[in-house]
Amino acid sequence: MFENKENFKEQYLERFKEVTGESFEEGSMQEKYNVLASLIMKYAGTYMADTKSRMDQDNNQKRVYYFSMEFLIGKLLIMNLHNMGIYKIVGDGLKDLGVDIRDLENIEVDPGLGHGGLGRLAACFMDSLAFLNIPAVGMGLRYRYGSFQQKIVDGQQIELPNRWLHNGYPWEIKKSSKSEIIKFYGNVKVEKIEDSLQFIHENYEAVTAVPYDIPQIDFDSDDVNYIRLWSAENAYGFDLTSFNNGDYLQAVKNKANVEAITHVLYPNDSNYNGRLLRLKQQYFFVSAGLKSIIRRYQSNNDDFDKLADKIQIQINDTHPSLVIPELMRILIDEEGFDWDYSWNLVTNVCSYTNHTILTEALEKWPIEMIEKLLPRVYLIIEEINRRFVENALPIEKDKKMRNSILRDGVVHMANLAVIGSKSVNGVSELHSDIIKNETFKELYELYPWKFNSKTNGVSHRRFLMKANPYLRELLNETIGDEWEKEAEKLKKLEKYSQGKDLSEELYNAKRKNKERLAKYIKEKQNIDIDVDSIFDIHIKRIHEYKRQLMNVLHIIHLYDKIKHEGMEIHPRTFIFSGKAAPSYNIAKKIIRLINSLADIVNNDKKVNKYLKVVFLENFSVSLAELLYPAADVSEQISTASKEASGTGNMKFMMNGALTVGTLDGANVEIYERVGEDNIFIFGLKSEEVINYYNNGGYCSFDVYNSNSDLKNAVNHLVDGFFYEDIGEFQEIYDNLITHNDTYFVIKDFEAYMKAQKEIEKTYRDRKLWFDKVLKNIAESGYFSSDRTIKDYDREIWKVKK
Ligand code: NBG
Repeated sequence: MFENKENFKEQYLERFKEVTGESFEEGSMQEKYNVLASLIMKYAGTYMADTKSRMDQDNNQKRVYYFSMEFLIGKLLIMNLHNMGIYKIVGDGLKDLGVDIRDLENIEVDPGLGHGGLGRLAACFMDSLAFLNIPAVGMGLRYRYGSFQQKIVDGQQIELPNRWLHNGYPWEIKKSSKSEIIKFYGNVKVEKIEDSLQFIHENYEAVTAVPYDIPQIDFDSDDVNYIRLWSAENAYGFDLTSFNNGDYLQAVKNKANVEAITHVLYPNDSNYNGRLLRLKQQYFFVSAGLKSIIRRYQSNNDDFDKLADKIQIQINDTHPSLVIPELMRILIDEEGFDWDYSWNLVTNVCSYTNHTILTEALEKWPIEMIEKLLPRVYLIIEEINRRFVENALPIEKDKKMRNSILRDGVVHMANLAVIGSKSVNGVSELHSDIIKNETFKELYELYPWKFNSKTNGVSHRRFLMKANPYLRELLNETIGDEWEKEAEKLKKLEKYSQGKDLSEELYNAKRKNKERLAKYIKEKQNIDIDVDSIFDIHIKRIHEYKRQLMNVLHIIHLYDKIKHEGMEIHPRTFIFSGKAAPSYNIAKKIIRLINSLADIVNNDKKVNKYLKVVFLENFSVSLAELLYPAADVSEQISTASKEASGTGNMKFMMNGALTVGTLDGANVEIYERVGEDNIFIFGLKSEEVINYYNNGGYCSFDVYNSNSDLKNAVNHLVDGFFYEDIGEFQEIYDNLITHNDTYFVIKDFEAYMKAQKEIEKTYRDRKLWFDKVLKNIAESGYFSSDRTIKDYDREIWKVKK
């Protein structure tokens, strides 16, 4: 590709002229970025084509298809350069041309095709699949506006469209010739042909699904996987008749309706149309993805017997679970197979990962809605359910009735996913136990062999090697660079440290990252941050179970002590970032609360030498890459049992932050690895929380009355402490005190305060602190998504021999 930087410069400048028709000096930064990306894509495209034909020749190798509503891929320029092994050549070449590669990265958009951990996990998985040379395709949706762009105005969240496609997106390749037709609505006609029944879907509305492929360039080899994102286009072309009749609105109405399918991620589903649109999105990409998979399979195979040996589908949460009836439909209606043969294939191809036990996320669709939108698919779901319930042995019958897919007028998608999959997994050991013993208890009793656990992981290539060059360098100097390809080799660090003290070096690397972040905060919000303060960071979706509120109450408490009792603490900077779902009012109030608190704390001369509070707007993968490396303290304080795994916890750990957390999700496994001395664990355990939910016995009002520090902090929500209208935070107060504190904030507060005191004490001893940091980094290799993907492959997909 590029032999050296001179050769790179030559190709780059040549390409620049070809594409822009201008000289390099005249070009804008946007053009410089676009041209660089297009040059890399030229090679990526070639690799992708070569990989495909190699795989086809190789007796059409088995492939994994990862179906996900979200792929939070982050910026690609620097990752791709790293993964192609040309980062240095290109960086140096650009420098010669007077361009800083970081400035080009700043121009790049961060697509934001996801909302949180589930979407970032999908992207980390694609990264690891490519690294491990497991042929894989991610199937998703190409949302025109992705997740909303969050602005904070007067302390409150405002949602704006994220126009990530505005300047074109250089990393995708449109594949119009691979488009598929997707059918909605209409009716099903049944005909008897010879001995069998034929189901004919008539009078449907057709929508064209056009794929855009984003190559996943692998680290250190020429193989390229890709993410295929489907975009909705009008199947009937332009309505020229209406247009010529002067009805311009009518002419574009159909087009607008169709394109709405891939406009936004998670349309507001608090109303019927929003829910309908979401269901449409799900079927749209499931059907398009499956059709393209089957088409490819058929071009390489004469029959379907080997389907499960060539194709493995992972269903990422319930959103794509229509894969199960849709694949049945294709096999039966389009390929002419009987039910049993088809069911056997489907249940050997599909696997389901559950990512949450929150009931709000276990999707249920009104029967009437599915029946109308997807008449044939609905018939198949009915039949799956009939066979599930009616073919039950007498001793299973009651259990099966209780777990019927069709109950109370709705279709239970999670039950469909469990029944139609060969494997069902949770995303941490604790979460997998909870789904076995609580969420899917009876389904587990029926199908114990299906259930397993796959602890999440994160791409250490992105979140350590790319995000934290200072630490990377230090690690490479200390233990060599083997860990880059085999993250578990980070363990070497521990052995090394027994002979030598690394705390100063670790401190220095951390300080540089803190400076980098402080500079960003100064630029964005004009707040001066003390880089010697403890950076205490809480970044994730804003949700009551994640308990940003508990963190806030603790800060209010510190404020009171410093202000009124002259308490002195080691300076601390509390940083928050995260989005609230647009219709989640309490979460939005919490954002406002954080910002109101920031106003008070940051402007109080007596307090602000000790405390600062910052809310950074529009949390994204790129912002996260700036935050993890700068953290001293990682806030992982969810109500035990609620956080399925968490992946931020792993990214912080890898970057040398210490966790303050509950024994929830993957925190448990971090705790087991680093040992109790190297993590700050507090609060109720999962069994205790579940026990309170099931049997009662907790009264938040009593706890509130028994602890004056807590009481003072909570009272500030409603006693005029905040400038806002005194009622602004009443609802938050009521949830804690009047509605008995569903998320146990009050209950865990005292233990949290204690853990925070311990942090303060430990941080004052630099050697002690950084020894713990070192232990965390050394143990973080287990949480590389490379390990997770190897586990999935060994136990579920079996692609690698
Ligand atoms: C999230 C969980 C996290 C988990 C990620 C990835 C959803 C529905 N679930 O705890 O809340 O780490 O999935 O598995 O976004």
